[in-house]
Amino acid sequence: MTATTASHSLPEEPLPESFRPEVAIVGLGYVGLPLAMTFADGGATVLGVDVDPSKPIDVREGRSWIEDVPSSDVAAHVEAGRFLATTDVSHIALCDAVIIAVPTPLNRNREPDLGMVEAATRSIAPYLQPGQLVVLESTTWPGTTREILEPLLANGAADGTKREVGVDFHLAYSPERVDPGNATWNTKNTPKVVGGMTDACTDKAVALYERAVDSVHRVSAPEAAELEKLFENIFRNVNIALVNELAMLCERMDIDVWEVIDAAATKPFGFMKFTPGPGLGGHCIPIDPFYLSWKAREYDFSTEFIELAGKINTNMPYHCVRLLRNALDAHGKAMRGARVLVIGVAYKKDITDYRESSAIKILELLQKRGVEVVYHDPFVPEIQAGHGVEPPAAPANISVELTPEELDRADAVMVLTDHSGIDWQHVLDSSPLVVDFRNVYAGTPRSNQLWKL
Ligand code: SAJ
Repeated sequence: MTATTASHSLPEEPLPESFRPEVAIVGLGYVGLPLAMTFADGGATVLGVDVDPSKPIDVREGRSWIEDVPSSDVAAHVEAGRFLATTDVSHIALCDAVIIAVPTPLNRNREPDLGMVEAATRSIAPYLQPGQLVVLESTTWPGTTREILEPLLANGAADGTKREVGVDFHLAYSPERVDPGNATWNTKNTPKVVGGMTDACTDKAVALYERAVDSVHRVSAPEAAELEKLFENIFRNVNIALVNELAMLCERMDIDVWEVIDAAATKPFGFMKFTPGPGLGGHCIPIDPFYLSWKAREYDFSTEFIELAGKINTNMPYHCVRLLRNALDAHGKAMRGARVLVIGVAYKKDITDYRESSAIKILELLQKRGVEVVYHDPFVPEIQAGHGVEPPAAPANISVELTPEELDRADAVMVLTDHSGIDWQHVLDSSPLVVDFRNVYAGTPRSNQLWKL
């Protein structure tokens, strides 16, 4: 048994009497842990709160579970008495502010699932202290802070007394803008938008974040902050759909879409480059827009752009399978019985995350069409179930080595994620047929051996 597993069964160590946290962060995931480090870097004493009993142990032992957070940072802040974690939510009573950063997935009907936000809010309500500030960071529909969190906190006092927001406690919304793996933009240097239920709430939230991040942008209400976050990601989703639609048109017109986009990108103003691909992956871009379209229906409003973009982006895996079929056909091969090597299952380059990845959908579609699929992804040794992922049937759920034999055995290679560390020329030299969906062969013209989106 590993040390961590062994200590799972041990009762959680009590917080030291000397530990006086100022900020509690509920949810220590890819948002919460970097946020805790950023506040601790700013000199605040931070208490992490999580339902996972291994988190308090990992923290005490100076271990990070988030790729962007070095364990040495965790260890240093624990050593300095600036960071500990607990599963006991009652300790938030010690803090001046509580930040909630728990997941907001979509349910099977693609509707917002605020279950974890509500559970976190209910859990802290009995321990809320006079004057304390609560901030929600989880991505959600406009109105969540006012319609869901405010009533739970106002009516959640242990003694049943009603609390008034802006007087007895403060409440605000500030969207997370964490981009996992981004070496340039991090929690500290990415501007933070903040909107409170009252001006006093906004003032408190601005003062809180100014202790940790470089710049804070205040808006007049939580709804403006909730909506701007969705708008940021809908902007990406819609523009990616636009270039995906352009790619499908260019195929019919026999025009190289990559050449067209590169040419458009020479315009130094009024244009922003997006690139087509096998579809949309990740836990933000494909999901966030549906928080708005769901809420908009309450106002008898149909968000046409979001629906259309969703249709186009959702169709891309099917378009890629059709393109592969045409390429195999040009080589006298049928889909059924063909062996196809997929390179890259992570939803974008140089990360390990394959949640909502189009590549997983493509593997499923290929297996349904009788294709013998194998995949290689240096960042994903095994595709495991969870987070809505259905792994392909074994042994296709295990990454294979990119050997000359593996490449030669394949009737076709599909490039679905443009990881940096792959020798793409070696792949092209060793494979009878490559279908490139990420323009890794930008300098090489299309041919019967090299097909492109
Ligand atoms: N994609 C395309 N074409 C593009 C850009 C992306 O097909 O031109 C695909 C990617 O391959 C991926 C999906 O879209 O499958 C999402 O890619 P992304 O680059 O948007 O990366 P994410 O999902 O990690 O988005 C995050 C978001 N961050 C937050 O929500 C806090 C997003 O707001 C950021 O703009 C984005 O990172 C970023 O810029 O890296």
